[in-house]
Amino acid sequence: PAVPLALAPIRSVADWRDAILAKLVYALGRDQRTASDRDWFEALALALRDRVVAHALDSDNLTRAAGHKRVYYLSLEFLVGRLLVDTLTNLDMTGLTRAALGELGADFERVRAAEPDAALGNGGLGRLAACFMESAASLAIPTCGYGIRYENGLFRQEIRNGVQVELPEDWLAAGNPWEIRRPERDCDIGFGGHVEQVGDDDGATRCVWHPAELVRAVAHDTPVIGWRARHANRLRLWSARAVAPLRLDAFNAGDYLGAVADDVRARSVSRVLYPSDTTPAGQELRLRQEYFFSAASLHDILRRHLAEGYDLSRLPDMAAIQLNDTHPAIAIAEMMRLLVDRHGTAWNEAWRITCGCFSYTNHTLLPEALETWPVALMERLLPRHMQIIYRLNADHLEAARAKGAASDSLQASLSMIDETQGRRVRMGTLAFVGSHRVNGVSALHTGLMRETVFHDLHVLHPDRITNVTNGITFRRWLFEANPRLTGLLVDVLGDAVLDDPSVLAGLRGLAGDPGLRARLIACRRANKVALSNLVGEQLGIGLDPDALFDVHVKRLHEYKRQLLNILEAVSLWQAIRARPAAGWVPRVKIFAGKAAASYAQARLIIRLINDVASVINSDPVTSDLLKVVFLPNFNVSLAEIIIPAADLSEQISTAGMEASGTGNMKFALNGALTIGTLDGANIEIRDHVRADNIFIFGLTAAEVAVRRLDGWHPEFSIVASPALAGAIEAIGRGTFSPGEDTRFAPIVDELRRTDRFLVTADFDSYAEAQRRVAALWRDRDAWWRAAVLNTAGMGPFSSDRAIGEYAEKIWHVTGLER
Ligand code: 26Y
Repeated sequence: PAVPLALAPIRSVADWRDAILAKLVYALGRDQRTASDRDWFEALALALRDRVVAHALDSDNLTRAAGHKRVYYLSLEFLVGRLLVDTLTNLDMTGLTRAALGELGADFERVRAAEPDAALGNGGLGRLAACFMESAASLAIPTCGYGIRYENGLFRQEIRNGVQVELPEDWLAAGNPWEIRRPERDCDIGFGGHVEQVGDDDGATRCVWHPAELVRAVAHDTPVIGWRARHANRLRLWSARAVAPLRLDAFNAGDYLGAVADDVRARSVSRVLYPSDTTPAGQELRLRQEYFFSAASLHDILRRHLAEGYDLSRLPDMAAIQLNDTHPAIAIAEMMRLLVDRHGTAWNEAWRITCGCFSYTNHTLLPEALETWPVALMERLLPRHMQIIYRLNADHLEAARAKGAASDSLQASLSMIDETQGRRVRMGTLAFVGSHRVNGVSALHTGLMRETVFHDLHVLHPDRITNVTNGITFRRWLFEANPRLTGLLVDVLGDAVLDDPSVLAGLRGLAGDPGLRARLIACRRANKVALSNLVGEQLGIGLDPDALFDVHVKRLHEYKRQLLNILEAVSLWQAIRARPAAGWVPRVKIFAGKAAASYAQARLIIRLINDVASVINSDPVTSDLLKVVFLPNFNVSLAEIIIPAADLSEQISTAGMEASGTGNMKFALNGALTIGTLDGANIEIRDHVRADNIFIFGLTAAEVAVRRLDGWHPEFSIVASPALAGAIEAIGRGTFSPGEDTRFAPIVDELRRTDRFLVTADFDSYAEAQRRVAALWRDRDAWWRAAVLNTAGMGPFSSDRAIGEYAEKIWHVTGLER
């Protein structure tokens, strides 16, 4: 029987104060009078962890007792950010904690800021995984997230003289109070070596793999509590170390480095998030990371299943395994290996079990992001898996032939092995074939999956691809990031809005209400003052909180077209200088985002934004009308400050290239209006906020495809647009790089010669949309009406809705009933 373990709720400030103080003294050994903000953070986190862990154990017991199916979310990235306020919100202990810390002489806001961001992800895909973990807990769906406990997460970005500098982010330096070591869950993961053939055919019978090397996977659990503490799950992150970390004989002989060399090598597997994949060594390390965490996680899943007394044939009834992109796709071959080689399952039965458990989410169709691994590397690192993939591929191609896909070209396109550029394993094909469902992340993206990259596979398996449009957790992105707006929504719509996102639609009837509008304006202004203060402190730039805050924050990538935005800013600056008294709307253009260290063009765009900012910001003619700001080190915590202060949200990717976007949802939820292309989830956002309340411009995905087929000549667009020509010309002649007019030549050349992302094609349409933005801004009533209708329409973009769809259509699992 399930044992209820949850601690009794804290009833008084004094009780909670004493619980925190006890942690400070007895767990940390600190004195109240000299405790730092970090000490208080740690004491508070430990006191909270007690409560969350009790919930997690309780949830686990209930799950086991009910024989309830579990979800396993395998992701190489979890971009969690801070956990303190998230935990307090979901336990409803924020007010109590403010009071308790106050009595202890600590300041809540400073304690909150003492927590480092867990930046175990790059961007959208990693943040989606974090939102999904929170929603799964909120819906009481028993879920375990599996990933890597990177010692150094995403780099810290500094801007020096306009240039991005990457520094290691040492988020674990002072320890991590949220996590709990689970030594009994550790396991050893093999690499290399050879395969002993036990059966006599082509890999479909039992084999024994003798790895040349073992790396120990060390388990760390972080409990994840759901909204109103309904349920708690865990995030299990693996770190790597050697099985025998110290060679004592070598150490005693004075070879201190040699004594730990194995350990250093093993630990490199969990050292950093995505090492550069531009060198062969870096590539191999990433494949090692992928196999390391996939294998450790599958080992853990099968162990739990067997320990609970189930037969392996029942695995698909008890476990849904979601692959977050192809990064963990090797888990499909590993599952086959464990079933066939270790547990003696017959090949076809093993395949039934595997396909029944796995499903795969695709997050991008960009060719450079579709993973393939050289066959030679796979054979060396994972010889048994390569055999299994060959055999799976033979079965898959045979089945395709039987369905009529027999031509050489079809067979080549369907194959798991790409023969066109050396022999490489297509991880997307492996993931597709080994999954019962494959999903895209917005309606447009899912359609493009069916039409382009996965077309032939889709014809073979027409029911497999399905759409689940992304979502965001409203707890973090509304309640925590924007308490002012949340308070207002509760006043107007009642407490129900906290539990049911569809209640937001009730705002539609109030869109013209002057009282509501006045309160919204006050709330936005306060958020803008807070952001202005931050910009003042960090950059010494004074912002006018009454200007239009026009915000473009996300990873730096050419397809996301920060370049289009900065070109328009240059052209606007030129126009204002030409006619300073023409009644311009004062604007602040805010940028933030990191570029991959090896991505030269993206780094150069960061430099251009910073160089343009320094020239524009020091121009006395335009200084009241236009400012450009690049905030360094964009991360989850900075996003929580920037987004609630935005008036305008820039979502301007080349149509067909942004799979979904999730930043677009965060802004619109907080009442910013979107300027965007018909790309990713922007299309669905338009449908829900209604076309009058969003600024759509530019080529559609279909038109982009036609332009590309027809051959694309940017010079025609440049000649046709004096504004665009003027902006490019200014950059090219060194206006923003005095004394070095070639600094931005790679950008100018790209625009004039190839323009792969159709910046010039969309420029005029974008500039025209920006004029519509300015016109609406002048009509204060109309602007705020549109803002209300944005928030009102965003209910469907809750990650609770997304997780509900996964649960129903893909995982076949429900929430746990109490
Ligand atoms: C394999 C390696 C090069 C790689 C590493 C990270 C490839 C892709 C990624 C990350 C991709 C990513 O973050 N994609 C984004 O996923 C979001 C969540 O679905 C989408 O909203 C967003 O449009 C998409 O770019």
